[in-house]
Amino acid sequence: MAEGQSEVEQAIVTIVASFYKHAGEEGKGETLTSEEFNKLLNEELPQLSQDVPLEDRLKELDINKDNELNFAEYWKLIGELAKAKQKELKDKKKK
Ligand SMILES: [Ca+2]
Ligand SMILES: [Ca+2]
Repeated sequence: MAEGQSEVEQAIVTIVASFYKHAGEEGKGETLTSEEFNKLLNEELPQLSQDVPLEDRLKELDINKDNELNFAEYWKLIGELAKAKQKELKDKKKK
């Protein structure tokens, strides 16, 4: 871990690194195939609801319709998760 980094900076690095770790497993190194995406979800986001089928989630995030996720598309999911987390914390504070 780099010295002098704040927790938030480290968290950002972690998110970016987790994307590239999985994107580099097969095919293009800059995008996630559905298999890579599946592995990423299982390994890095195990608490994410499994209610939505993988293919539906991928389709929803895949803005340019190439059946793979680039970082900007992946970031949409992170944004949604962050929003959900924010709501959780806000509700907790109220109680
Ligand atoms: Ca890839
Ligand atoms: Ca895409």
